[in-house]
Amino acid sequence: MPFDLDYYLNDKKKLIEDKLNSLLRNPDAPLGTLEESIRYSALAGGKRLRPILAMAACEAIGGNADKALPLACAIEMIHTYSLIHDDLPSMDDDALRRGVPTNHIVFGEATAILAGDALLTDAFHVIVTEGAASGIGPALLCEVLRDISRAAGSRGMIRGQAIDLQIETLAGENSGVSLRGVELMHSLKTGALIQVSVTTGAKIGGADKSQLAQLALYGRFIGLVFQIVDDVLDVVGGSDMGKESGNDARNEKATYAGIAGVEDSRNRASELTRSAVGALQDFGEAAVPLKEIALYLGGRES
Ligand code: GRG
Repeated sequence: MPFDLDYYLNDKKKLIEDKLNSLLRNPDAPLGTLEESIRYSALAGGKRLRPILAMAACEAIGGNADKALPLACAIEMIHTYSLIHDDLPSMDDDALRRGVPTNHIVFGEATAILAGDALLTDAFHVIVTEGAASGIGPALLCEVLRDISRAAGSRGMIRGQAIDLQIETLAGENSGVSLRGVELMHSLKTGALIQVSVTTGAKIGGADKSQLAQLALYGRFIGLVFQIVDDVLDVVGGSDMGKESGNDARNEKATYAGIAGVEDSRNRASELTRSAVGALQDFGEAAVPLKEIALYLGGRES
């Protein structure tokens, strides 16, 4: 039977959302504003790309994706925190996210900051408690804790965000920023968490060194594809972006599309998509979902 990507994505999305729903319920406290605010953003939809990648990478190695589910959800919690904080008035000052008003618009800035802080911190609690409960041994748990905290922190996502802010302050609208500079910023700001989603899933699936190296490359390529396509969509407007388009230009962001233009950006995204698919060549049928996800990311319109 031919592989049905929509079916695959929806099936995984349901598992992830059910698990997130139970992870984000605090049985010891009634539903207060903080919990409401956390659940508002974390359960507001979204593509669930990062957790799906973690599960698909686990399957590509022949592992059971259920074992990767708790850590996949923890990564989605980190991603959701980054969105809440990125939307704050002192950052991107966005009013719309995942098709609904941003967290601070609904709950106020102080609660939105706390919701983000809680999601980030609780993610590590989930990794340790739920990871152990799903049968991941202590050595591997320590290893993925190291990987994920590095990808999310000042050597990964936060560093990318800091570079982005610096570029804005120093250079203004796209002037004086090289494509290499933008790629470096993207590879940290968005790419690091996407890449670690893939490698975490692969490690839980039991990847050997060479499999891990190939999948790390795959993760790196699709991380860039994702961001370049996102930049293009911000210029041309996606059909259902769930956020305002044209934001990057308004906020004088240095973007791939802003520097290279839409056409060259699309070409670069296609080239990187081919490289991502190439990195999967030794994995056979088990990596079909990863391959189809790469092709989807390269051609997505929202
Ligand atoms: C911690 C303040 C702070 C920032 C970290 C990653 C990041 C930097 C901020 C996230 C905001 C952002 C717009 C990043 C660019 C990448 C991007 C388009 C993220 C949105 O990810 P999707 O499209 O979102 O996967 P969904 O809603 O589908 O999960």
